[in-house]
Amino acid sequence: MNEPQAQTTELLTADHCKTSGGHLACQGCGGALSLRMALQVFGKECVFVIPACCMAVIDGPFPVSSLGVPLMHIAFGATAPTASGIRAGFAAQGKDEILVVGWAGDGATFDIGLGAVSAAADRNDDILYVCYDNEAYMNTGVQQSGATPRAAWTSTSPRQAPKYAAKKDIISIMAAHRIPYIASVSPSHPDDFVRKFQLAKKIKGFRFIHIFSPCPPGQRFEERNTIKIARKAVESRVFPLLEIYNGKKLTLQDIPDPQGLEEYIKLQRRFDHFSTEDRKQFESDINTHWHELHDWAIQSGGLTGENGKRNS
Ligand SMILES: Cc1ncc(C[n+]2csc(CCOP(=O)(O)OP(=O)(O)O)c2C)c(N)n1
Ligand SMILES: [Mg+2]
Repeated sequence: MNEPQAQTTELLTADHCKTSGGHLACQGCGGALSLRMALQVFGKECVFVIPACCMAVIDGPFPVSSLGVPLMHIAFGATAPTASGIRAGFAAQGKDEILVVGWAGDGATFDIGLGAVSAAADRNDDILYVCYDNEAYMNTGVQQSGATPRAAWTSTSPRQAPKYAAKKDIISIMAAHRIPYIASVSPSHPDDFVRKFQLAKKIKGFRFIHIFSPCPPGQRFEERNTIKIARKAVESRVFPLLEIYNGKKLTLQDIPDPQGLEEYIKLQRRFDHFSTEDRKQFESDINTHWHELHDWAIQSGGLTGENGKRNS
């Protein structure tokens, strides 16, 4: 593993936004780790909106919130309009420098709040919307969401009744809104993560960041494997690292020689029941998505990096 860039190390060990009273995440929570990293990029001048999800538990109840910045808990599907309203309130007061962040799970984003996310994107509201994606409704007992991969185990898609469709392509859905900035990040690639959050903080208009967020209890793996799984997801093309500007130019971190898919599957018991056919279909879903992005990146002159290791 390469050493992280000095700037990332400095930023992630800085004093500001250290969690005050600890947080309530499960061990190995990729979402909590990502939240901490993002908070350190944002600094104190930001307001969070968090809907019903694991993070609404993790951040801790008032008055001992672990975020260290103002935070509003909101109903499941209402993250984007609430963030838009807060931003409009600040704008009316001339407080343009305050960043308003919606931080929601995949259930809230891919499914239940999708219409509201779409409307805010359509208005190009000046907010940063972040979806931490653990590929199911984890907080309520691991129910299938639009982000769940085809045939993966959840409590509502057991082996006997597998999920029919591939993971919903949220990146393309958001790209179709032609918003100024979209990025995908993984906590296994902190330099890339920090750079994209820094950029998203500066850009005006609707920005969308998609975080790959491993979940030990829900995806059924050992806590110590969170970063390993996140890294394998990138290196095997399961989770492409990309940026899209104005719905047009796509930059993709290239993975010419994908590796680790077998181990990625093996490490997570949600895939234990996979038949040869399931395994093939899973790989085919990943490749279909990858090649669509890859073609687009080539067309828009945005193929970068090599084999997902550049930002280790
Ligand atoms: C309208 C509505 N439906 C259902 C719920 C129950 N609920 C609360 S959190 C949650 C799961 C959230 O899933 P996701 O957004 O993926 O976040 P995660 O829990 O995985 O972090 C559900 C179903 C609710 N609070 N409101
Ligand atoms: Mg989820």
